[in-house]
Formats: sequence, C-alpha cells, structure tokens
Amino acid sequence: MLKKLGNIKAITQKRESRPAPPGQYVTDKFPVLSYEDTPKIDLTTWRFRVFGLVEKEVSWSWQEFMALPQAAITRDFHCVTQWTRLDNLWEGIPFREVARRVQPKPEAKYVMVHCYGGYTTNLPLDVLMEEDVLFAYQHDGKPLEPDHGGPMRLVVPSRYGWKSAKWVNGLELMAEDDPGFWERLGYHTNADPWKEERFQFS
Ligand SMILES: Nc1nc2c(c(=O)[nH]1)N[C@H]1C(S)=C(S)[C@@H](COP(=O)(O)O)O[C@H]1N2
Ligand SMILES: [Mo]
Repeated sequence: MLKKLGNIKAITQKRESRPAPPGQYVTDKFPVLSYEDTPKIDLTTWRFRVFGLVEKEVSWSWQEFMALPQAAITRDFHCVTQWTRLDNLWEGIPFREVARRVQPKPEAKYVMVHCYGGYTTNLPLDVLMEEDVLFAYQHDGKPLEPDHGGPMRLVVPSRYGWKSAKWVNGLELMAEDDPGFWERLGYHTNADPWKEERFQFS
C-alpha cells in the first residue's frame, strides 16, 4: 500500500496474523549486531558506487544521493539470532529509484552489497526490486545512529537482518550468484524468516 506522507511516499505495514516469524521473540529494544567495529564515515568523502552489469555506472556523493526520491516504510526486523523488532519506521531512498538510474543490464540477476569495513551480502536483483527495499538514513524519525548503520544502510524487510547491510558504499550487479560474508560461513542464501531459512545446510 502506498500513500503520500508529506512529499515522500509512505508504505505501511501489512501485518501477518502471526506477530513474528517462527522461532523469533519480540523485543522492544534495538540490539546492535555488528561483526566489525562501527566505521568512522565522513559525509564529505562518502561515496556510493553502483557498478558491474549496469548501463550507467554511478558514484554518488552524499548530496547527490540525498537528491534522489525518498520514501518511508514501516516494517518488522528479524535477526537470525531470534529477536524481532516490530514496526520500524525507515526513511530513505528506494532501491527501485537507484535501479531506475543505473539501469541494470538484462543479464544482471544478482547483487553483491559492499560496505565500509568490508562486509558484504548477496541478494537476487528481484528481491531488491520489492517495493519496500530502501537505503535508509532515518530510523523511527531520527537520523540513523552510526552503530545501526549510519549514515546509510540497506533495509530488506522480507529477509533476515544480515541482508540489511550497514554502512553501504557499493552495489555490484552480477550475472551469477556469489556468497557474501555470512553466506560464505553457512548462512542461508535466501534467508526468508517465514520459512526459517537460517542456515544453508540444515
Ligand atoms: N556492515 C554490516 N552490516 C550488518 C551487520 C554487520 O555485522 N556488518 N550485521 C547484520 C545483522 S546480523 C543484523 S541482524 C543487522 C542488525 O542491525 P542493527 O545492528 O542495526 O540492529 O545488521 C546486519 N548488517
Ligand atoms: Mo542478525
């Protein structure tokens, strides 16, 4: 569902009858789950590069990125360590707006998300094209805190939290799938919490 909120598109939650996916408990806290130390990111040198199988490679500055169309979404967030945080309000730039500008080539089927600090995660292009996927710079009405991925993180509501990469600085469009950081260590490629796709071999 899309409706206008000020000059940005707001997408509200379509809640399932179950409050949280199987094997998850609901918490009001917002735990920090980071493998690496929170990187120090300077907005004056921040870049977001989209490269690989695209018609137009880009390398946006913070100002250029923030000039793109924006949206707000309310979605639950599920970490594979079993906590779920309900009704997170994210504001940011929809993946679709990025795709529209770089124009993925027909052979582009997968995306590797790259981050400051070296974290990576892989996703099918189709999943990123879902209407509620965005590059968030605000959470619950406040600028995204550095520990939670500030200045900008990916949010992929339909997948476990490790696909929602923090401190994003690049997208690489690829023809073949390639495992990211946790996927290489055995976490599930698809990571759908409603199917409990936690580990690749289980
Ligand atoms: N760069 C980076 N992004 C990351 C992680 C990480 O370790 N590094 N952890 C992932 C995991 S496992 C989860 S559950 C969420 C947690 O987001 P939060 O720390 O804002 O709660 O971020 C994901 N994105
Ligand atoms: Mo997680």
